[in-house]
Amino acid sequence: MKIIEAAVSAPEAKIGVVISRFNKFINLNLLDGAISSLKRIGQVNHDNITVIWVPGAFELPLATETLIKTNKYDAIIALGTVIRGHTSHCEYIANEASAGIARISINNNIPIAFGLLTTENIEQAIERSGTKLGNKGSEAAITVLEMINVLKAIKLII
Ligand code: INI
Repeated sequence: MKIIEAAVSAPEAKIGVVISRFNKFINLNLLDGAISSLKRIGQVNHDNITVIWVPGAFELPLATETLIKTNKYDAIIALGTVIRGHTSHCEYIANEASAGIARISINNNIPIAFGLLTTENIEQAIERSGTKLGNKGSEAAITVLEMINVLKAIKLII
C-alpha cells in the first residue's frame, strides 16, 4: 500500500498572491494571514513571494492565469471578498471567480488556493479574516504549501 500525505514546509517555493482591491480593508487582513503562514509555517523566503493587486474578484482568474504562464511560480493564492448585496450581482462575480480559478488550476496542473470570502454581510467577512472564525488567507496559504508537496510526492513516488 502507498499512502501520500505531505508536510507543509516548502522553503524553496515561489508563490504568487493575487488579491482584489474591492473590499480592501478585509483583504489586507487575508493578505497578512497568508504571508504570515507562508513564512512562519512554510518557511517560504520573503523574496520568493509576489503580490499582485487587481480591481475585483472577477479579475482574479485572468491575473492568476497570466502569472502561471510566466512559469515562475509553484503555486498561487487568490484572495478577495464578495459580500452579498441587494441584487444577484455578487453571485455572478463569485461564480466566475471560483469556476475560473478551479479551471486554471486543473488545466495548468498547479495549486491555486481559493481564498475568496463569500459572505452575507461585512460582519461575517470580518469574522473570517483574522478574528473569531480564523483567517481564510492563512488557510489558503497552508493549502497551497501542502499541495505543492503533495504534487511533488505523487510525481516522485507513483
Ligand atoms: N468585487 C469583489 O471583489 N467583491 C464584491 O463584492 C464585488 N461586488 O459586490 O460588486 C466586486 N465587484 C467588482 C468586480 O469584481 C469587478 O472588478 C468589476 O465588475 C469589473 O469587472
